[in-house]
Amino acid sequence: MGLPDGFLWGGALAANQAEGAWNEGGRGPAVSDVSKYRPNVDPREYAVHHQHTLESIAAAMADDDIAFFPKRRGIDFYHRYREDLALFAEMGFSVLRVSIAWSRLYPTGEEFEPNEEGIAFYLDLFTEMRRLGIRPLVTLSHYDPPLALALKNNAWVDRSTIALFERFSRTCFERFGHLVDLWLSFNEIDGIIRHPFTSGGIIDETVEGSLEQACYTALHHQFVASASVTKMLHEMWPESEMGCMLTMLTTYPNTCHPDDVAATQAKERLLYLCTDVQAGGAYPRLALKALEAKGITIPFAEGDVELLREHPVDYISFSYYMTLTESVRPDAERTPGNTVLGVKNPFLPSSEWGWQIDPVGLRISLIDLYDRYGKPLFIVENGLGMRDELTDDGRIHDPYRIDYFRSHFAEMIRAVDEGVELRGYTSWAPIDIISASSSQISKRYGFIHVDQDDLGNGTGERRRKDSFFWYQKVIASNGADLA
Ligand code: BGP
Repeated sequence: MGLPDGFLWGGALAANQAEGAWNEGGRGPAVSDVSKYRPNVDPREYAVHHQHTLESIAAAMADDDIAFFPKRRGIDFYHRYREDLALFAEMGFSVLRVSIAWSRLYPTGEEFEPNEEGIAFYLDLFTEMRRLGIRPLVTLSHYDPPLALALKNNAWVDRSTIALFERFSRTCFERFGHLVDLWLSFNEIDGIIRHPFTSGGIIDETVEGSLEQACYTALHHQFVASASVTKMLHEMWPESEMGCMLTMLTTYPNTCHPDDVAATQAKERLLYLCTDVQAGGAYPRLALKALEAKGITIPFAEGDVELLREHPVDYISFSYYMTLTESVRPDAERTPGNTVLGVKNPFLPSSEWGWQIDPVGLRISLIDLYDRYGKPLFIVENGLGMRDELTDDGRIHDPYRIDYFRSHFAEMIRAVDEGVELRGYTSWAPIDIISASSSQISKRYGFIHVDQDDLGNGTGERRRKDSFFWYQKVIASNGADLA
């Protein structure tokens, strides 16, 4: 029993939350560069992504006071990646998930030739990873479409973006395919419905007609693009694998009242729509009927149905942080989760940001996904954002983080013992990083502390937390020693 030999252990990062160097090395602006840090905001505010306007984008781009734009600086991974990779190797990582910033290779998304400085950065990053025995797992799109495409035509709402993404992906496969054999097309592809700007480059005030229709149109274009680059990858690198990724927002009925159960079933159907399409190869009839009932039509073009059917992904990945409950009662108390507001579960504790901690929910999620698709799974995000305190002797004691991971690993291993085929696990994030929803670094996830505050003050010095040594031991024992 326990995890198989060759199980991949590591951590996950995203370019827009780690690299920094937002206007260096030829990189063009991405939608993430206008995310502004808003201090002293109620955490539940962060759960619902605020949309941008042409005015707020123009103001942000005119503002070079980087203090309030944390994603522009990240944790300076662009310059410090060798040091960070050495720390990951010290923990024993066999895999590291990173993303490629589209606008570092194609600054506006429309160039015909890539920016060679961007290519050089990623070539050295992946080469160094391989030198350290760390296998890259690379996300092509992780919340950072080029801002120019958003301003031009709302990016993914326009079908022409598919061809631009194919050009970007082909470059990645040509230039990095000899170093990278695990790929992931879109981070949390379902998220575009909840945060259209972050995922799809959609500026809602410029959308004609219904925003929800625009989101499903953009999502369809991402499905087509994902299938197209899966086909491309298999033609160029037959041994390499493409995965899809879901935000696994596992939801329980708030009560056993049949109405709550039915409402939960309806919610999960729309969540599974994305993996049904990318792993199953088609839109399920019931999902299409549910969308039709909301007045939403999918803009199928000639050949889309065949492309989706003939090029499903090789594995299914997902992020897992917390679970939610669903209730039909309008007065049900709602609590923030990962970019969503769900109804509070009275049996679960919550983080300071309101995310409800549920290790058993990870086992439930693994069993559900494997039962539904029968494809290999990969946990590509899981972790706990918490405030960490530095002791006088410069240590960080984070028993709460060790408890979080210990309880989640125990349930993950139980799911594998029940027969789930799990390829690997990358924690979010192995090093303190800029939060996607709040732009805070004070919501710390790492086994490694970064000396930097929410406004960018600090030396950037990296420090090993107590959890660093605990995770190192877990990896060395392949999950057998969780003490
Ligand atoms: C997921 C994103 C990650 C990461 C994570 C943690 O939705 O894919 O990029 O941000 O959420 O959430 P946050 O950073 O908002 O605390």
